[in-house]
Amino acid sequence: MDENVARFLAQRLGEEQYAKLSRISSGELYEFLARFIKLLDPASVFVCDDSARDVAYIREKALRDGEEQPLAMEGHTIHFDSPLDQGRDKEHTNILVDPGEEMGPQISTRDRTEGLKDIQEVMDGIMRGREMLVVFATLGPNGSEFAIPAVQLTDSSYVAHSEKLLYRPGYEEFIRQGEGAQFFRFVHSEGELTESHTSKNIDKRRIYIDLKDDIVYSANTQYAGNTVGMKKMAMRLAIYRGSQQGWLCEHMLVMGIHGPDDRVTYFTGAFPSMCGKTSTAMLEGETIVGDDIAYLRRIGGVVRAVNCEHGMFGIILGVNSKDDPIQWKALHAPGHEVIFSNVLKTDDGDVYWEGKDEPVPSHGINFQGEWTPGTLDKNGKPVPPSHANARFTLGLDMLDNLDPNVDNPAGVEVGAYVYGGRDSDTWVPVEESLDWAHGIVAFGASIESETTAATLGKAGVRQHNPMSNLDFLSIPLGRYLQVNVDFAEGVVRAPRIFGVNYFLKSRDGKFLNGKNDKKVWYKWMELRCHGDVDAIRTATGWIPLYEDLVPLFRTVIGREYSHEEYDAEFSLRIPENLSKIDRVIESWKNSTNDTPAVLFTVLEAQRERLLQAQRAFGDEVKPSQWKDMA
Ligand code: SPV
Ligand code: MN
Repeated sequence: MDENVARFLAQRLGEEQYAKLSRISSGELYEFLARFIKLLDPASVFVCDDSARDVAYIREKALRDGEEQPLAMEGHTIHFDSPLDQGRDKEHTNILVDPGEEMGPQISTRDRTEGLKDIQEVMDGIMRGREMLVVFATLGPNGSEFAIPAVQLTDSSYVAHSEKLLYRPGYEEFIRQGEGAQFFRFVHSEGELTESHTSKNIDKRRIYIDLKDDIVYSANTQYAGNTVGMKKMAMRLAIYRGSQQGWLCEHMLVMGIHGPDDRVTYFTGAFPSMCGKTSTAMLEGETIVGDDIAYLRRIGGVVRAVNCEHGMFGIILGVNSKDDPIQWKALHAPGHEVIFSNVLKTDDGDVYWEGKDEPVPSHGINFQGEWTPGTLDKNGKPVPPSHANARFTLGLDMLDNLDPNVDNPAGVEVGAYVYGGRDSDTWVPVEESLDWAHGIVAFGASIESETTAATLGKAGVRQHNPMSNLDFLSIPLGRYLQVNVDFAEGVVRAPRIFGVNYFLKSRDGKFLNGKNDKKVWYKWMELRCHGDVDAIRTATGWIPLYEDLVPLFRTVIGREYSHEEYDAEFSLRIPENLSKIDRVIESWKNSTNDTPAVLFTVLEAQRERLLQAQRAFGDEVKPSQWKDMA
């Protein structure tokens, strides 16, 4: 250890904080800290260990600083982000690249030297007069081969508090790993604040990802998707590291689907924001491992997964007591910590969000300020009581449906991948891929979805989002697809791959499925994983038999499922599927120049099958007609 660095830190941290740091023996950590204390120049530094006392310090500081306000219910707080800071800022999120390093047009990059210079300027002295918080976390279960230690420097007590709720404690893990720790580093400053404690200099918002140094910089923003390093920032570092070490970081939920005779089959699922990912992870009767980010490794001939997080930063829009009983209970449990963000704070210290099954309050405070029904913004548009991307932050331990394997250091064996988007007219509600590569390409690499309020910009535009991971890629898109296709190599029991669509509409624009129907689809997929049910081979995949769905509808959601419904939902729409192939191929051609050949092979073969079916049966093929093709 460099003596000068140690002396500098001892002096800047003071005795008590330095004592905590000095239990960790990582020269790299000391150098990292010293370098950024010099640059950011905080008035003081707080090193947060894993103790309840230090966690309480962070929480109380958030209240003291005004970054969070207490609510009437014990343990509950509310945080607001600037009206201009309500989602991930894709435009100002850049991967830093060296000259000649190509990421392709889909990944927003910046020259590394330029970016580092820019961030040095933006961050120079940015913490002057403020306290720097040092938070340690472990991504993945402690003591597991999946686990990656991570450290966050931030001047936002809200960010630090969120991390304490969302991640496993990492201080002891840093001590355990010592000099060997290959840790991720996050440097964040919310910058100057407005009177309402929100980031003021949004025009200087920057998020730079430096893969070579395992550092992510984030400045002049508070929205968690831009600031909580262990979340979407760490994804970029993990995708890059995983691609070099032969494992994957996917934008996937992980859950246990409960089959017959106490059998549990673990599923991972990738869905773009606001496409039912959380509601899937929270399906009644099943168990949750994670709702957002999974690490996947090939171990002993199978694919195993962990949730690298331990909490939920969930969309609150529409959460209600009837459809989401577990979330509802977690959000109403006195004494348990919840941070609400960008919902309406009512005059009696409660919260209201759109879709909460309570009358709309007549007055409150939201992300825009004072709110009453009919409040208009500067452009004369009605201000909703809560933002569409308003969220809740809580620890997974609060959930009644937590899977017992959530902290299993070996992870869970993945029986199936599920890919879904927001698609009104093309995919059937559920189907299984013809094989591994077909599943990765025709489902994962072909996900399309309407844009949502989780990112800044216009909502409602159909966007291609391979594996729902496009926003988080740190390797070229083509290579990312290849890595996913190759992942089954050497695996003896590969996960089955399914495509789902919760948003299919009839020709006259009505949703064909109720919110609960997906419960049936998952039970069917679970049976498929074990070869317990047959399926019909169509041009796009294997679809369920009507006879298998009827008893599932009856036992799982207690309703009769008619043949008319089945035909309407599972008839294959040929022109729509052909157009989708055109769009997806076009998008891949425009997205990257390293598209692996397998993408074209798989989709062209699918096109041929669709055309053949169209010649035989016309534009729409009923499930029963496929039998005639076999
Ligand atoms: C998502 O948008 O995919 C989220 C929320 O999970 S954020 O943290 O903003 O990425
Ligand atoms: Mn996400």
